Amino acid sequence: MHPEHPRRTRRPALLTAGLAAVVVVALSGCSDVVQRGWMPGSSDAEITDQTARIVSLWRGSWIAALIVGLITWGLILWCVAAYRKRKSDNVLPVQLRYHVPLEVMYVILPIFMVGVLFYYTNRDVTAIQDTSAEANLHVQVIGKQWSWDFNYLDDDAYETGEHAQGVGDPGSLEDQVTLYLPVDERVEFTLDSRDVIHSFWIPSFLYKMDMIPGKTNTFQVTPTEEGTYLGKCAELCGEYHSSMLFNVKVVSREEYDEHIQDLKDKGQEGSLGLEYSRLQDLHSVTTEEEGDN
Ligand SMILES: [Cu+2]
Repeated sequence: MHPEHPRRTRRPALLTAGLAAVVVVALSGCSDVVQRGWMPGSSDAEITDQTARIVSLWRGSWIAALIVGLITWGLILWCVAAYRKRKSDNVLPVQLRYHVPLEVMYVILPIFMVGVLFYYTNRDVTAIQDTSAEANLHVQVIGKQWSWDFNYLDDDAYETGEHAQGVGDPGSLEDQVTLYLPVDERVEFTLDSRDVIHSFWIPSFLYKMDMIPGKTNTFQVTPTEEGTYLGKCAELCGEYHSSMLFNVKVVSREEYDEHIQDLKDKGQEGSLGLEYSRLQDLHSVTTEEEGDN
């Protein structure tokens, strides 16, 4: 004897509405940190002109994923409860059934969900990667195992970092090279690498971009909040990758100009090219040694 069909009820619709309400209430009661989706940075101010957009995309994607997740988990639990084995069941239920509308639904619905996520991601990534605006400042960043060089192209000065290579030295931040940026000015970064693939990442800016040998990547951003931020390499690039760190100081225009003057006073005028490759040095050392033998 087959079990009777369970009574058709409005339970799934009610369940969905209830779960959505829980998500909304939970989020509205949350602190700023939670509303920012635990993203790095500050909840008092936007650190760049792009952080609000990125947080909004991140938060929207999580809410969408949670709603889909809750509906899915809810339906699974509902099926387990509604179609559980009853005492009077002593034969297997029908094992194969076709329900064309249901099958059409579960093809169309995921396509729709991916479409929505794609639309918003594409909209925001296009805006973030737009480099058509005129930048106030051009900075070339060069990644190298395991530090950074910054060429301030408009100001004809450079900063060069040196990696602390002591064994077991995790690399202390105070010793790291510092990138200065004037606040509220649009900076265009050009990213290059001398050796292997690195990734230029300032977590508080909520953005990173790969630095690929032989290929120059570009992006623009306007830091909008003065402060000191951490920067790091986000692409595993060898033994000391984890200590390939730098500081970022977003300062007033005056402070920035002072820093550029300091660099020039130290003799760091001009810019460092891609020719100073550690790999080339290693190569020439090896060749010399071979020549000695
Ligand atoms: Cu690296």
